[in-house]
Amino acid sequence: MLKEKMEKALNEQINEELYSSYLYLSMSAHFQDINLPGFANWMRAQAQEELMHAMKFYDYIMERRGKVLLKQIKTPDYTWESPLAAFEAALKHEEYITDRINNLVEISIKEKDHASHIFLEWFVTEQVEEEASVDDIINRLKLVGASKGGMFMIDRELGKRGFTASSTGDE
Ligand code: OFO
Repeated sequence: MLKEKMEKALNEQINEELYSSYLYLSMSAHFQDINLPGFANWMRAQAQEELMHAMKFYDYIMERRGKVLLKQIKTPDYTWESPLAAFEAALKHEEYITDRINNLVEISIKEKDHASHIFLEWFVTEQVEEEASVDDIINRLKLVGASKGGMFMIDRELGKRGFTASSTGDE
């Protein structure tokens, strides 16, 4: 059985993950609007991945016989001044999520909830990957600057990203 404090914090994280999905879906729509289909594809896959993160928390709360409480999801931004600005916003958001995950780990330690601690380890590793992959795209965008050819190449590259449940750690 989950302790109240842990259950509340895990429920809040479902909302954060759903907001992450919303934010990236909004970025995907924006990229589609400005004719960058590869960027749109990357963000759409990211939105799906965030939905899987939310469901991992959802399933875990259920498994521990806790109560899932879904709250209102806030409205994300819908436009960014450049692809670089969007990815910088994504990195800032991921850094915020990393802090949240670390905070959840802290609670699990304080509450002596070893099962939750082990469950959260997957997210600790995932955040390292998430920040690194967004940072990599930021660096590539900085490298090409205003070059249309460079932007086209990155767009083509990001268009290759697919989404599979296994990319989230689920088989
Ligand atoms: Fe982007 O990792 Fe979940 O939120």
